[in-house]
Amino acid sequence: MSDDDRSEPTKLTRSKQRWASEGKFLTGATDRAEGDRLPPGQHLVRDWPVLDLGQQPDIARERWRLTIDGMVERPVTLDWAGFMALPQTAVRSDIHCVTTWSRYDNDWSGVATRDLLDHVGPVDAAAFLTLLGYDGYTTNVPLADFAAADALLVHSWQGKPLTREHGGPVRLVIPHLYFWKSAKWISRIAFLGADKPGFWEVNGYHRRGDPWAEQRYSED
Ligand SMILES: Nc1nc2c(c(=O)[nH]1)N[C@H]1C(S)=C(S)[C@@H](COP(=O)(O)O)O[C@H]1N2
Ligand SMILES: [Mo]
Repeated sequence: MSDDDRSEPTKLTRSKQRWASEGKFLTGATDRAEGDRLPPGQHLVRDWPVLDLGQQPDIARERWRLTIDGMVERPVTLDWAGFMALPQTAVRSDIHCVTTWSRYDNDWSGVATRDLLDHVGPVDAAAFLTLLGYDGYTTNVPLADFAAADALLVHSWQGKPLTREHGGPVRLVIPHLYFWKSAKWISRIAFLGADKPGFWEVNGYHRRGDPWAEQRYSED
């Protein structure tokens, strides 16, 4: 590495500067007033309900792999060590489930989706993602929502490893969308040029799922 290289911003810093200057990915999370914290039609719960397709795959950390492919410059399959070697981030956020419960102040830790994006380099034409779980679940999200500053691939909740019932070893958390977008037991992230409805979206759920706009069901 030359002195010139060292004095340059890191690749991550560069892409953050690029995102900021282009206003790219800024349509996702927004700052909200405290009075606007609970989305319309939601009620607060203290426990954390479990919802899935009735099958909770048992994936040990040693066996877990995450494949990231499609419209990216550097497709990759990460194992546990590779995932944990990425920058680690902690975020406190709220959960909003389309079945009307919300749960405040969840302390997550894992890898920020922005750091993952920097690792794989989406091509310019990439605009949507399909997220897949080890249980066969699929869901779709716009790249701009996936890239929200508080979206994480999490391995821990309240300081403890994420349990199997909640999607451990690793699940996605996108706090500003309904929780069905947050794939549990995540196994693959595919970058696409066009939107492709996932499991619930094919069954009538909204393509985007913004809780503050009550995007519960699709209109078409
Ligand atoms: N792999 C996978 N991810 C999933 C689901 C699923 O069935 N399989 N269900 C979704 C739905 S509908 C909800 S509400 C949340 C529930 O997460 P929880 O069980 O941790 O509360 O996970 C989402 N992610
Ligand atoms: Mo759900």
